[in-house]
Amino acid sequence: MKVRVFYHDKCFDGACSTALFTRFHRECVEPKATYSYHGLVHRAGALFNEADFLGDENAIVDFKYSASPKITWWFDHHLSAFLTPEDHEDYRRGMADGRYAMRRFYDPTYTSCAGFLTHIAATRFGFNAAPVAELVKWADIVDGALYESPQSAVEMAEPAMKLTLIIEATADPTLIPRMIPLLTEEPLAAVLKEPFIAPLLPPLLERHEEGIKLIRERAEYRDGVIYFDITDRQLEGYNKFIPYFLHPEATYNIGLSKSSFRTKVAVGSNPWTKRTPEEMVNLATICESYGGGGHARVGAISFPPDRSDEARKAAATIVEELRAHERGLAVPGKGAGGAFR
Ligand SMILES: [Mn+2]
Repeated sequence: MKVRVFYHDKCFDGACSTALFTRFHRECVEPKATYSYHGLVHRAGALFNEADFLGDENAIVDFKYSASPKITWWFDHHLSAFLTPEDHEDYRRGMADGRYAMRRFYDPTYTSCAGFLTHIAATRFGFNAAPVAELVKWADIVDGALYESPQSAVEMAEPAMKLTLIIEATADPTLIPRMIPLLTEEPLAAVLKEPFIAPLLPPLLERHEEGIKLIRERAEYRDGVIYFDITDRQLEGYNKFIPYFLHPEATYNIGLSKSSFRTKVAVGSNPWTKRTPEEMVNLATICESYGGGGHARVGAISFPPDRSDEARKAAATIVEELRAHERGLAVPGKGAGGAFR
């Protein structure tokens, strides 16, 4: 039996989910199956090419729903799992009439798809999850950004975080498919030492260090808000926890950066803040008023690359708005009534 697994590409949880699916399928469904791995990315327009669903069985993990009857297995945990209402309706109908029972699984309350898939495999198919506990733990931490401190999010001490750095940065389409079979068979520290993986790390750690240095130079911290502008430098995909690592007392961070296709205003809040939810500003609302979007705690606005001035103006306005809001609040942890400064 040939099994094709389609997964969220350049994502630690996507790679872990694929490895876990393989181990589960081999142990609980078909011991003689062979597996091939195909990464998928979010983009405008069609996400799938139906002609690729060529396996005797085809699985999608940690990625959007496909109503194709050629899909045998589906596991996902994203809130936005269904691209269209028709897809959602197909899923509901298939679950109601039993066609998709024990084959298509969805639960957006799970932190990682790896954790969800392992839970289903163990409780519904008798999969032994004990040997993969380390992998599931790290998929939860990385996908849910559940780091205990800004230090642990930025120091990159753990093998899982180093592998994430490699997975997110790779431009080699064969790398993750070669890494996947190892993830459930070796400790993550051993995967990192593989000869085809180990040499990729030092240049990425160096770039990460440069990111810390650059943001340290540029960050202006005042009244609970960090602001930095790195539009004159090519630094794509900097670690988003760096600003809070440098200024742990900050509540918000606004970062202006530029790539070939956009100037981006990133508007975030400190995941380790001592502020109560009631004291926080809804960042999605702010970003939406400039044509951007996001969640309550983190959002972004994209401008065309030739409209950096507009982006800078928007960023400055947001920074002032958030600083004024912070000045109006009590110092966190010092009780109500105390002036911020
Ligand atoms: Mn995921």
